[in-house]
Amino acid sequence: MPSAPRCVALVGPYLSGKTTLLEALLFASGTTSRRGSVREGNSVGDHAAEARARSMSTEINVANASFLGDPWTILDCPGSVELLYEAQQAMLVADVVVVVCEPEVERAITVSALLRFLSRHDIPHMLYINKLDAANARVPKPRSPAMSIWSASARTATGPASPPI
Ligand SMILES: Nc1nc2c(ncn2[C@@H]2O[C@H](COP(=O)(O)OP(=O)(O)OP(=O)(O)O)[C@@H](O)[C@H]2O)c(=O)[nH]1
Ligand SMILES: [Mg+2]
Repeated sequence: MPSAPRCVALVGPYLSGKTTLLEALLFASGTTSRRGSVREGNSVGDHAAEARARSMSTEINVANASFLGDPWTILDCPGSVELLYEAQQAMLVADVVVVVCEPEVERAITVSALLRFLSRHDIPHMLYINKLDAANARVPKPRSPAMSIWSASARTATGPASPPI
């Protein structure tokens, strides 16, 4: 009997790369045959006219994919603070939440409110450190300032892990 789809929500600060990650997940799972780009305006997500015009997500992008035989529903949430309530609704129904963040310590604080919300509601979640292709980007070390900010917000020890891809 087929299982009910699992639900993953992609949340994170404005422009951290959630819709780009959605595009990568759809391509990697074989759901799409080509990987579109937000910058070029040909991504699966953000296809609404307003999203295209503003180059930002203006509503939740919903997509379905199958991975290792399991059906998944992916909720790619807007990062704009004006649309925070959309991300909160998605987090409350998700089986797991991926917090898409950036490695710079100045940006670490921007995920604190999301991490506190996830801890308060006991929602399983992980941080996905994006934009590591930038020239000076490094995965923050354990007990680095960025990791300390995330650990304090999540109220649990936070450390890096590299899953095999
Ligand atoms: N260099 C680099 N740029 C990225 C990466 N991921 C996303 N971007 C760029 O970051 C910008 C924002 O990407 P989006 O995927 O729209 O970000 P988002 O988090 O969905 O944005 P909102 O939903 O509006 O909060 C775009 O110009 C992307 O091309 C990455 O891994 N590396
Ligand atoms: Mg987006």
